[in-house]
Amino acid sequence: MNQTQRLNTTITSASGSEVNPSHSNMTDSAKLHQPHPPPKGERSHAGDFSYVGIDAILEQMRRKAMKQGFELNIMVVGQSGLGKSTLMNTLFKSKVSRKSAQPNPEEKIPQTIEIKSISHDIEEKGVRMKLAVIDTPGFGDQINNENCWQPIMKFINDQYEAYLQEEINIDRKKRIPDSRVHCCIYFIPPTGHCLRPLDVEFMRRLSKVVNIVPVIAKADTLTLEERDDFKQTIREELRANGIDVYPQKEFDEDAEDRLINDKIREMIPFAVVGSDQEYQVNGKKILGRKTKWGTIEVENIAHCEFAYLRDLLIRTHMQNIKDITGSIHYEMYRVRRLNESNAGPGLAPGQAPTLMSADSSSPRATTLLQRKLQLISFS
Ligand SMILES: Nc1nc2c(ncn2[C@@H]2O[C@H](COP(=O)(O)OP(=O)(O)O)[C@@H](O)[C@H]2O)c(=O)[nH]1
Ligand SMILES: [Mg+2]
Repeated sequence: MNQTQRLNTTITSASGSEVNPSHSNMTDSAKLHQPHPPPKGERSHAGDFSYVGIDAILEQMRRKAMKQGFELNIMVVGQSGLGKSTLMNTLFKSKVSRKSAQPNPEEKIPQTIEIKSISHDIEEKGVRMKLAVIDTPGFGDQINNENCWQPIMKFINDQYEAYLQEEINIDRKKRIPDSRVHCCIYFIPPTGHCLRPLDVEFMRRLSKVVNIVPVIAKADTLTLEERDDFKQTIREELRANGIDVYPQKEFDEDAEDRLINDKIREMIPFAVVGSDQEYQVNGKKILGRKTKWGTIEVENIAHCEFAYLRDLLIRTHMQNIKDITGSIHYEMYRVRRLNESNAGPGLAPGQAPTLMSADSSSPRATTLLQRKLQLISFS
């Protein structure tokens, strides 16, 4: 585990439910008089001259993280009608955001005709989070679906490019706006048979540039047995095709990580059901799908695996998903892109056209990039 990762892991736990409300409610004057309050339950170190106070960094980081808030950009991909928009509505309406400000409960993600990002601000226990959902129009809706992964790949690379351009700016912003796709949820139709060539092609290509989390859409249309068999088949097919979905085995940091992630890998793809309708069941309000036979509760793990997906994205792996985006996927893009620039302006555009955004593919922009890089390496 390198240092940055170690630091980031700590921020994750700070964003979790163990937020100590006594600090967030502290008045400014109280904060001034208590620069390093001992964490709850710990003894004060006054008079203990051997105590350096390194552990207080956690509190400093927690405060900084609380101030900055958290951002997560999730993309949803799959054929029209598989329930992408509904599932994202479910995510916003589920327990993640139930207590948060919902300006209009009837507000829905509209029918998607172009790649579109919608963001929601969520606040829980004083921790702010900006959750952006990038909804894509029906992927694979055409008769000929060859290369239909390209616009999505381009969108992802364009976000990396925008980040790179900000990063290499001489007077760059203190905090670079991050529109990079941290995670792509891929919706597999609930056929119960096997992956289609289109699914394999998409995940094979995209898993190299973004974290892919595959899900079986509309899992309520499968029996429990069919669901388990289908999950198993998909896992085998992913393995056979060398598709490494999130959480990737090679990025496990230690034995503890491996243990947790192995459990997730055994469950993937999550069989999900989405709904933005609330029903009353046993006196409790639940999100569900009402059928003639009963109500499917989307957040009930006995009914479907939506809760596992939500927990992975938000509660347990959010920081790791972002770390892998930054340190693996974006880094690969950055290195490739800068290598191209170093190889000379004439070479770059022809070599990897998909990596280029419109304005940076011109020789002028590339020279500019080189010059900026030289400046950075000298500073
Ligand atoms: N049976 C079932 N229907 C669903 C589920 N999720 C969404 N739907 C329905 O499928 C239709 C298409 O959903 P939508 O979210 O617009 O799909 P999108 O085109 O992928 O965004 C709507 O009528 C939804 O109510 C699900 O999990 N199970
Ligand atoms: Mg939609």
